[in-house]
Amino acid sequence: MSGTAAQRAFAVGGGPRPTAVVALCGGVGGAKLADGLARVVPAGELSIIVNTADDFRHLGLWISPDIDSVLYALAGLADPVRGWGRRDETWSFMAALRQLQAPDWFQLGDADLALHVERTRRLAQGETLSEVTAHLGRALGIAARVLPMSDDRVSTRLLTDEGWLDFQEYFVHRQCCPRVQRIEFVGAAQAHPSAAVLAALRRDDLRAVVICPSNPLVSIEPILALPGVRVALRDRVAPALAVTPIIAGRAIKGPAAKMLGELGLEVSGVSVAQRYAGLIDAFVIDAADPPAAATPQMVLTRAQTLMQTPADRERLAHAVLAQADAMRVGLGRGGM
Ligand code: FO1
Repeated sequence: MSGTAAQRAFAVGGGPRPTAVVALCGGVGGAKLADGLARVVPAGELSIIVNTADDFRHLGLWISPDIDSVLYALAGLADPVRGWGRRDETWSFMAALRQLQAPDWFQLGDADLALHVERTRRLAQGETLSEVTAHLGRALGIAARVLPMSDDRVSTRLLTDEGWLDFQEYFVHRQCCPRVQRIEFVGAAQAHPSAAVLAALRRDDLRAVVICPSNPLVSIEPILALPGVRVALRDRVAPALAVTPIIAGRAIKGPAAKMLGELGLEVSGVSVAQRYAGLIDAFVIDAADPPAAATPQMVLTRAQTLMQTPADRERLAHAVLAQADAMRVGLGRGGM
């Protein structure tokens, strides 16, 4: 399939009833919509492709922060204030670590620690990250498939005014303070998307592909950088939509706005939409944003994108899927 739904109608009838939904996401912000989708998509029909380029080894443990955020969000265990880690967490491990004058810049809560220890143990036994994540999802009672983007190692690093920094060094240790000049996904060109990732995008019963409101630069683009993912996205049989992580020129959470600005890009939803040009059919900007110029490559649509409650997540998931369904039957209803 070529072109976008702005120019084409998706086929109705003929194939299997479209039920499968694929989401692409990073951590905190994206995980909220992934959770909304999990609430409205029938059990087993949702596949969530998660960025793993933030992953790193810390204190001997393998940490996969975005996978953790998605697992905790879908299991109802996420801390509602921090967004990362578990709710009702205790911090004895960190206190003991400090007493030993060990590195304490990356916070690992006592209950959260169990996840990293078990992931590291299984990886050391030879399981792939996909297998480990599938196990963790089952153990936490999650019906959706949480799919690491790859079982190969990909690492985001950033060229800043303080030199090259690994992602967590920049994000957590330096609290996103250095100015970003360039972003690289080391290993992406040699890495393979997991078989499950490609299979999910190639399903012939696909209802929609949803790019969650994650940071485009460091959460979604590592996934898109994997060989074969852009082609699979372009060849999909269902509409693809992305939801803005920027509302009124500000990131809902995290450094997306700061990074866009430092890279000389406009800080707006539409600027994010342009990064996905050719890959999506519609882009959802926030209902409160000022009118935006129409873009030739995609439909611009509006919804309430701020997700403060579980009901907000569900409402946005319904809105996104309704837009996808409308596009599939050739009723694309964009227009600002
Ligand atoms: N983010 C922080 O800002 N500070 C932390 O100490 C921190 C610890 C942490 C531990 C486990 C985990 O799964 C995530 C954690 N995060 C922390 C979040 C995470 O590093 C970032 O939000 C993502 O990498 C960006 O998506």
